Amino acid sequence: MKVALVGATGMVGQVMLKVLEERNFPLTELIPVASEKSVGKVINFKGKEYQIVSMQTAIDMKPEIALFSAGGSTSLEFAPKFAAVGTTVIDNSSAWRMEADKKLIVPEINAKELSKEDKIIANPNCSTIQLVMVLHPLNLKYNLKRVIVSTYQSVTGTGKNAVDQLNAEIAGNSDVAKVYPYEIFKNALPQCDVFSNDDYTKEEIKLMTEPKKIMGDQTFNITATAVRVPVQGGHSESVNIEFENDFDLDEVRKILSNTPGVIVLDDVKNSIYPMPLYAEGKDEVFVGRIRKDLSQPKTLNMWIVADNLRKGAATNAVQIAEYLLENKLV
Ligand code: 11C
Repeated sequence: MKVALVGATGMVGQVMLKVLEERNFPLTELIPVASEKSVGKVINFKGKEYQIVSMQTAIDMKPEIALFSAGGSTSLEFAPKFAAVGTTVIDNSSAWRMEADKKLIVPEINAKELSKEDKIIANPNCSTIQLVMVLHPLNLKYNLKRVIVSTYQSVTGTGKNAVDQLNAEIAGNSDVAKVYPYEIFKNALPQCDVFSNDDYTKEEIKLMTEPKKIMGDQTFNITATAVRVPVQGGHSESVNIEFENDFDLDEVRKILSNTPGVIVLDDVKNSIYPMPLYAEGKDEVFVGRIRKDLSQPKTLNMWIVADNLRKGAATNAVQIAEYLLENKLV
């Protein structure tokens, strides 16, 4: 099993390497790919050294799987070239997610949609993944009517330059190149990514569209506000969920506790609830502050946290690869 890792030196690429190693993914050959300036450099994986190669060299090696985390334009140009030589691409960018003929996969929810014919598979946005991991099991039982989500997103979602900006500002160094339009330290920016249609950001639009496709349910309404905060360990989400059917709080907790990949941390008497500091480096999605919305019936409030580089990106992509292998789809 030859696996190419496109974007091997980026933040998500580096976590993908870690996750592949931790999960003992059965690859026989790693093909790290990065920008021209990194070609020839060496990457260590499982105690072995691998040289970073160019995109064309990787395509010529015809890997069975290519994990892509190199941005939308790279993916648009090169994913079809890998697919043309028979490689199955699992792409972490937003380039293909909403294309009608491309699958958008969270393995716990809709991996069954995958077939051998899917040569470009989309990995959802990080804030979407942690949201649907919780929404989906509740939707099956109580039927979603409306979701209102507000996010508190880690700077790691923007990339290494954003982490550098935050750390420089913490250190009192104002010389650093600014990735955000304002300081991020001691601040909260109600803008993740650029503004798009109707004054929503692209991040908000992803949150409002991707869940419906993943869950295969267009019948509920969803609205989002995405906020960048000076945090590094993960994304947090305050979620208000109105159902068609009434629910019992204990049953909600039981459903979520029994959902693979979800951990309920909800003991307010002891101030137990999910936080990025706790979620960082973990693969699960954490949910807490589960309570009735007292302002209207059949409605819940909750707080969802996950490491956006793990389940929100690298882990989900590797889980897709594992599913393909286990089901002989590559
Ligand atoms: C953020 N969610 O935190 C973004 C990063 O479409 O995969 C990932 C963007 C994407 O800014």
